[in-house]
Amino acid sequence: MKRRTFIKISAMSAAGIVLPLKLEAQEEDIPLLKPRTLITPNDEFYILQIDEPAELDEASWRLVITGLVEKPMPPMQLKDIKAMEAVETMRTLKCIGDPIGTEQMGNAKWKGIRLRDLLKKVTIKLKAKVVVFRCADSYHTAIPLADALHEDTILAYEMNGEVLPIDHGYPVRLLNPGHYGTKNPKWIVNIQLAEKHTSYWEEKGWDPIANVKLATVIGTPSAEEEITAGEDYTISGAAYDAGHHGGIKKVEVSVDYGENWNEAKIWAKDTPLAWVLWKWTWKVPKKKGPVEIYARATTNSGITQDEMFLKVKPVGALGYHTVDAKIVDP
Ligand SMILES: Nc1nc2c(c(=O)[nH]1)N[C@H]1C(S)=C(S)[C@@H](COP(=O)(O)O)O[C@H]1N2
Ligand SMILES: [Mo]
Repeated sequence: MKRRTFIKISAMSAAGIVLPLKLEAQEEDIPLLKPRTLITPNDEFYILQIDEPAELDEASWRLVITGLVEKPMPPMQLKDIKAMEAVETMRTLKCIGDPIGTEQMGNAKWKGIRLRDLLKKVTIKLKAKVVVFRCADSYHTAIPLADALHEDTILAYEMNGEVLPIDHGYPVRLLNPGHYGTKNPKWIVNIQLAEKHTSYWEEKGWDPIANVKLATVIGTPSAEEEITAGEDYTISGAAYDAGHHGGIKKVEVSVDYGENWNEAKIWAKDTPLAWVLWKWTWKVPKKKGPVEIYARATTNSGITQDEMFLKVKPVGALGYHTVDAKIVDP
């Protein structure tokens, strides 16, 4: 099943040199795999927040920039933001509190503006070191000013071609490249320049930096799944480095406790700010019994995940995702 045609654009120069392939509109849907599409549909995207979603309406919502600014900006309406230069980007979001292999991770195509274009409208005082986002649900989080000025830091108002859903932060949310969900605030109402700030989750002991850790997640099989002896079975999942190591180069799977590794096929990808999806077809042995499946990624910078395990709090989990399944009679 294909939702959209798979278009490959290869550019050929006059000299006949093939430039790197650019994969576009890469939206295969392979229902037996998990994730089954590169882009997570909005209604399947994980939702995580400290309280009920804030329900804001366009007529009364305003965005203000306060704090260490020389020249304040008049409150902005959504239409003012939409009138600014728009950018579109694919981005994976992952929760810092996500133990390895759970499903608090999703990938979407977002549309919005560069935060720095908005910050250009005020003159930031030299003392300012952080940008604090205050949200309508009372959540608040700060990011370093340098990160706020990064060209990939986006205030998004659309998700997968739809108006940003209430659950995901309507009318605007931040997309902060390389950082866990905690640094991607929703329902923003106030942006404040400050010298320092202790954010909601940092008051509870979580990492203020919140850089995403390299991770490979096995989607199929699920825990305790029964796999038929003597048949082919496709093991699949996602891997993500959030751009910290140049993107994912290769994913490998082991069905013998890490003794041998089999290279998976990366069947869908975008930029390193999006996850890659991978699959590997296993010729399941005829012998019944338990099996433990491991997966690991190697990045373009040459790092291969190792077994080292780090519990989730405070900086996000590190280690292999392993799945216990069983081989059963046909
Ligand atoms: N306003 C607000 N923004 C928030 C949160 C929140 O509680 N309130 N939770 C954060 C956390 S912990 C995560 S993982 C992401 C989840 O984004 P999603 O619900 O769109 O998947 O939102 C982040 N932004
Ligand atoms: Mo999160």
